[in-house]
Amino acid sequence: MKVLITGAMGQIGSELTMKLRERYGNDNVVASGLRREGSEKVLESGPFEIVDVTKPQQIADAVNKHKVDWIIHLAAILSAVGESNPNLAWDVNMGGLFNVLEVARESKCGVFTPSSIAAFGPSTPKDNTPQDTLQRPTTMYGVTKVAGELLCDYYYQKYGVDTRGVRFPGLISYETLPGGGTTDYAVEIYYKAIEEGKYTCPIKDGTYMDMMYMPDALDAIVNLMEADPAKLKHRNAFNVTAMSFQPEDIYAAIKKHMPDFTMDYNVNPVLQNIADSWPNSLDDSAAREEWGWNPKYDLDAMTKDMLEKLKVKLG
Ligand code: NAD
Ligand code: AKB
Repeated sequence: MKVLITGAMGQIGSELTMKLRERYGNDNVVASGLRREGSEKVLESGPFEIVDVTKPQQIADAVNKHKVDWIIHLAAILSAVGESNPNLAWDVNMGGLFNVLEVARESKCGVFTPSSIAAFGPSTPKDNTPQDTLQRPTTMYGVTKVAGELLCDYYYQKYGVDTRGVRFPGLISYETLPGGGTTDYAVEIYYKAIEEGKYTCPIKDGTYMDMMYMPDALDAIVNLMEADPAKLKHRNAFNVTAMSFQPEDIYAAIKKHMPDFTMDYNVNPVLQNIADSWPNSLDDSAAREEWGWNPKYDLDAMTKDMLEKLKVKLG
């Protein structure tokens, strides 16, 4: 199995690259990004190529040079940055995905690419959001995510490209900071708890969003990529979730370990507007039934591990 990862220096890619190198061998996992900078571990442990996904020839050159079987396409502009620069979000998210799918069609590779809870909108049922439901998002990021799901299904149905994806919720991790999303507060709060003992939350209490700890997210990618295609009724993209919480819940979970920790609010209207348009909680039963999705971390288990790991990292 030879894999090319686009956007490999981001929050997911920097950890996924290392996990896949352990699983498939260092030389079989090619990391790529806009520049040769970021995680030292990624740069030192295996091949790296400069690939700007808006430039189709750079994707094709990397795929042909390394005889790639699967492209894991992670390069993207996330929700908050996307709202401040919608043109860039469209160019990178739609143009990049189209280029990746075209190269995959020509070179006969599979494509895994994540969608997001952002693919839903205010008219979607908010609680226990079904796998197949209304998707009318109100952010440019969300628009590109729904269109991306449809485009991936199109390439599967029309050209037989093996496309697969999940709708990730907010991902929480300690290795690489998130790239400018609405759920970033749920990472930042752990850093601030350790660095300053206090946190000012940009999201209103009472705002529920789905979340997941990075080890579960990496398992989701590997398990779906390796799933028996005959069992997949859906492809792009599966609802997956591990927990749903509001700011007060994550604050209380941290406070169990750090009794002096305090939190106040300074709500960011742009982020709040996006968060209000997303589901409170997803129904991920299709992923459980079709490829055995089963997350390991809830809020308390994640909080314990995040605080332990960050205390070591931040000294
Ligand atoms: P990230 O922002 O951390 O990383 C994205 C990477 O893409 C960055 O390293 C950036 O430099 C790179 N990039 C930007 N423009 C590029 C271009 N033109 N060519 C090549 N690289 C480019 O994002 P992430 O959190 O790792 O997300 C990866 C994927 O997962 C995205 O599709 C995102 O929408 C999706 N997702 C992430 C989350 C989350 O909470 N992290 C949740 C849902 C879905
Ligand atoms: C964001 O907040 O933009 C991402 C996501 C949920 O897609 N974390």
